[in-house]
Amino acid sequence: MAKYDENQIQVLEGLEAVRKRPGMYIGSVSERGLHHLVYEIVDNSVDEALAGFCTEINVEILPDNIISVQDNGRGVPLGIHPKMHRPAIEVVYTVLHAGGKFGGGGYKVSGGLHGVGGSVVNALSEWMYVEACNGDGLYKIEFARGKVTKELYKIAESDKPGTKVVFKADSEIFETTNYNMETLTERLREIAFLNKGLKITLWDKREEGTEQVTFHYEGGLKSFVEYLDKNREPVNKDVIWFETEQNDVQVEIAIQYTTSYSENILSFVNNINTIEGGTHVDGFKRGLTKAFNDYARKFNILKEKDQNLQGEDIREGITAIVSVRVLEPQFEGQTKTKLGNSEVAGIVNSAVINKIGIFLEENPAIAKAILEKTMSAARAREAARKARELVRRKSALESTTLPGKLADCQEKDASKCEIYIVEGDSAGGSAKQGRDRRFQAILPLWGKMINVEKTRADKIYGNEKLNPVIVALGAGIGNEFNIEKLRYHKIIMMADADVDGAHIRTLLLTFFFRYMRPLIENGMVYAAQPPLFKLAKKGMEDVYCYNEADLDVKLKELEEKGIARDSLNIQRYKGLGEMDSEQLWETTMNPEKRTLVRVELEDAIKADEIFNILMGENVEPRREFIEQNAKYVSNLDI
Ligand code: 28F
Repeated sequence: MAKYDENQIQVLEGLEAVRKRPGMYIGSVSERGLHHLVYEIVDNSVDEALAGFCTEINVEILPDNIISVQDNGRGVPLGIHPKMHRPAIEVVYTVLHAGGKFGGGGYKVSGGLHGVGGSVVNALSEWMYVEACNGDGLYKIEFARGKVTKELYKIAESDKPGTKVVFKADSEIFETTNYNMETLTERLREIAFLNKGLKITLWDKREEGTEQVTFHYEGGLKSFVEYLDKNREPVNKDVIWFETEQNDVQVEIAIQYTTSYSENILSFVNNINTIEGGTHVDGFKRGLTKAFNDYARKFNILKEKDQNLQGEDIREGITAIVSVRVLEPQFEGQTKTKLGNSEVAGIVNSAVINKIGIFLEENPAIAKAILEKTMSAARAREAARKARELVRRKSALESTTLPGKLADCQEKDASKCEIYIVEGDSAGGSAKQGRDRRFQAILPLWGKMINVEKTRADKIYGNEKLNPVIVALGAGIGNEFNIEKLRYHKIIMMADADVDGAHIRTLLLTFFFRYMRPLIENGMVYAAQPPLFKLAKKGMEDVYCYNEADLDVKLKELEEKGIARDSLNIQRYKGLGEMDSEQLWETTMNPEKRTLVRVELEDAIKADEIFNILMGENVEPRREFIEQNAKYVSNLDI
């Protein structure tokens, strides 16, 4: 760098801080954190689109997992930054809290780390370069681990404004630098839905025969709802859509009702997926309930003496997306994905009452269809309440008996207890023998559980397949779920690594997602990882492998110790039942040795979507899904 003043020192300290504690800036250095690097750069282009200057973003995964992102915005400014006395392009990509999103500068709201994205990605990359054109000449600046290695220089004549960033994530920082095409596809599709008209292309150029996807939705959230409901039967033929702005808060909402029983509400703040909801969702729900009750009373569908329709009945079968843009969002919650700004609730609430009220009055037939569904949901809930009362009274009479199949643990402090939900009686038997009964409980599930997608809450209680799970966990379901009453703080699904096992995991995950969501939000649900292979040889300790890659690694290690592959007996496990209780304990249940995969909320949302395809009403999408995924069906692991 030319001159070394307090600004340069601040830059170096900033980058040092990022490399020391990357998790503070991008959440983690796992695969998830790696993908955040791409989202931070893309968000810079999206901000340029929000400002009205960028219409296309091209993302490429190049060989050796190098990422290239290009936009056709105005180009990062090349002029000298007034305060930093360096080219703005260098400032935007080296100074934390740089860019127009903080303090002065052109942008109003930003989706990413509020403008620190570029410099964080730079600090966490082995190398990165940025090319920009403001309309007169194409310039380039190069970096390594955040520090300038080649000052800004002209590389070509050009009159096409725009910015291109190419970087290689630092393998010293990240657990993996291998990008997952589907992960990027999901998020870029979501961004395209959230920014109507923006065209986003993603190319995977790591292998020959590259794969390219393009997302471009003029319909924005309308297209998003149609995409989410592509496997459901709509009740209202057109998606209900509106957008408003009040006090610098922009609100865009799309709603569709379907014949499904689930409630499917996605919410976003400045393009960030607020998985934990927040004031925008609360305002939406309150407004929706008021709008429907006002309409039902006004047109005498609800009689004077009738009590109000309940929110959960009105939301049965709803798919809705609530997207707001807020200047200074306050994020709360465990994963900082809950909106805290109180003023937003009122703004969304009044917008919904107003706009839905008008829609219902202008579309009486649709209003009637939705209300009929709501009323039948109310009756079903009433029936469920009575069924619950009955079950409670019955079990109260027989004292709260735990399910016969449950082998409980001795420990009474739930935070130290874990319950294995095991598929089938044989595996259940070995698990009961192999476990550590002080803190491990076993609940075998016999055969296939019911398909919760086709069943309304009223049948969940009575069902003999799910009831043992509900009673064993002890915390109730749905609105009555009370995490304080939970009897185990680790719920571990242990099923075979085959399609049946994946089916049971999907059923359980969807059940937890629909009726015990706090379990997943608090990271209490896990999938056990039984071994796939056992390598045996006389005089040698058994070696276990957990997937194909692990098998290769272990075989190579044994090779190095002079144990040839063909001298080994390689057994592929088809099911848990093939292991005796000692092996099951050693490989899958012993906390010192086992691997558990914690279920993240995103996995559950994915399971919910897959579940809806696999178990929903329509056969066609199921066939399509299985055909598409047949090639991976061995690890159709949720
Ligand atoms: C592939 C990544 O980073 N695109 C970007 C711009 C455009 C401007 C900008 C960026 C405002 C003053 C700080 C241009 N002209 N893609 C990108 N495109 N940053 S990043 O300005 C940065 C801030 O300096 C831009 C007029 N206003 C803003």
